[in-house]
Amino acid sequence: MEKTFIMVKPDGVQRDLIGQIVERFEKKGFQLNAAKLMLITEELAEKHYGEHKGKPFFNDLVSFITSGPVFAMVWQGENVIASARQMMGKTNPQDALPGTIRGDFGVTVGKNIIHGSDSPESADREIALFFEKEEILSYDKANQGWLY
Ligand code: DAT
Ligand code: MG
Repeated sequence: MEKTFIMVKPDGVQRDLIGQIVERFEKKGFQLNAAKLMLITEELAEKHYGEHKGKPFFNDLVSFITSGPVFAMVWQGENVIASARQMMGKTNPQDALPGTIRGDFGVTVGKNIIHGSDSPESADREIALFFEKEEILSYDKANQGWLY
C-alpha cells in the first residue's frame, strides 16, 4: 500500500492543530504507520528541503522549520500521496480552498502548517530521512473491509 510523509510544522504544533490534522487523516480512512514529536536539526532541514536550496525563501524556510517541535508522521492508503496533497490544499494558504488544511487554518505561505510529500520518490526519500525502518509499523485494522 502507498505511503507518504506528513508533518505538522512548528506553527501547527504551537497552534494546537496536531489533533485536528491527525483526525482528518484518520476520518478519511488512511492508516497511521509512524508518528513522533521532534526537533529538526539544520542539517536535516537542508536535506529535507534540498530542492529549494538557492531560492530566496530558503534561509527563512530552514529557520522556520527548525524553530520548534514538529509532528512527523507516515500514513498509508490507496493514492495517499496525491490525496494528502489535496487535503492540505495549495502551498499558499491564500490560494488554498476552504475545506483544506491550509485553506482552513493558514494565512501566509511562510507559515502554512503542514508538509506532505509531492511524489512517490519524495515520499520514499522523506520517510527514510525522518524514520528508522523499525519505527514504521505495519498492522491490520478491522475497518479495512469497509474502506476497500
Ligand atoms: P509544498 O510545501 O506545498 O510542497 P514547496 O515544496 O514548493 O511547497 O515549498 C516548500 C515550502 O517552502 C512551502 O511549504 C512554504 C515555503 N515556500 C514555498 N514557496 C515560497 C515563497 N514563494 N515564499 C516563501 N515561502 C515559500
Ligand atoms: Mg514540497
